[in-house]
Amino acid sequence: MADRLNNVLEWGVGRLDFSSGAVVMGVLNVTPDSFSDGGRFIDTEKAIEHGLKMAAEGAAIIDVGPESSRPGAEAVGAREQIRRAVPVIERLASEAGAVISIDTRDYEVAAAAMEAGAAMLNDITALADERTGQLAAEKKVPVVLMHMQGTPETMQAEPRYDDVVSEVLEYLLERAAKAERLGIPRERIFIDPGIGFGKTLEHNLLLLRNIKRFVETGYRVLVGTSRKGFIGEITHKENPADRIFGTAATVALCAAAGVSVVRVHDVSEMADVVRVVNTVISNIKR
Ligand code: HH2
Repeated sequence: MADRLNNVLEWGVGRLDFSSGAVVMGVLNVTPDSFSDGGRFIDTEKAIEHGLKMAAEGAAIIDVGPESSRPGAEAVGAREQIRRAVPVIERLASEAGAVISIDTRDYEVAAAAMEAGAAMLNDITALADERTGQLAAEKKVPVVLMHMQGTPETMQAEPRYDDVVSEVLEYLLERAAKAERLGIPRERIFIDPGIGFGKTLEHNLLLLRNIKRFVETGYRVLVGTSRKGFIGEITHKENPADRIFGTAATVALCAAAGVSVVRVHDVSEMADVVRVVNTVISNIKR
């Protein structure tokens, strides 16, 4: 199974090389209210500059997010998301030399982003709108299917599971099977346990502790822990910008466990973490 994952994924408009191990996805939130970088990149030129910087620092993917999904965030209309994201995607798609992904739960936004040059769909609702799955199948692009309990507006109210790992796994396998039925091949499906999306500290820890079980499904795995609240809880860091070392620990654990993509804000630092982990692992294999 490891061999199947340790390869190159190529599609019409993109290419990702997993032969050395995990790759880095850089977060580019073009929002006024994201929990960590809200407001910093709402200006189109600043967003493009930051996207180019992350690509130069080693991000294989730039994930453009026009709507915050932090706990309590309100939904943003498709028109506004398109206005925020499309000019940024157009420039980055032609200049960054990285795969551009669109982080949205709206079909209209996904479609407009694809037109603008996005080559990957990151859907925190795991294709709740079937048209997004059909779009990914038709355009032959990879999709990220994420687990979330509830919606961003309500998800942290009182998350509950009997067995969080089995329930999240079961959900993702069911959504992945659905994606395959819509015509998306296994190799273009990434599953993501959705760290912080309707999860307590203990739920997040159980998911990370058992991340290998996700890798063992044979689907590629993406994990987004970057600067999230649970890291602040463990390290007593209120400010998300002070959670970089805490994030590094989770990125190292994920890369060592065979996760394919780590979604992070601090690309330069996490690219180093991933590079070291990948080198150690590949040296052991030799
Ligand atoms: N986390 C966030 C947003 N999108 N997508 C995937 N696939 N996995 C994640 O863990 C994930 C995600 C939340 O982080 P961020 O984008 O930094 O914040 P905000 O949602 O406030 O914009």
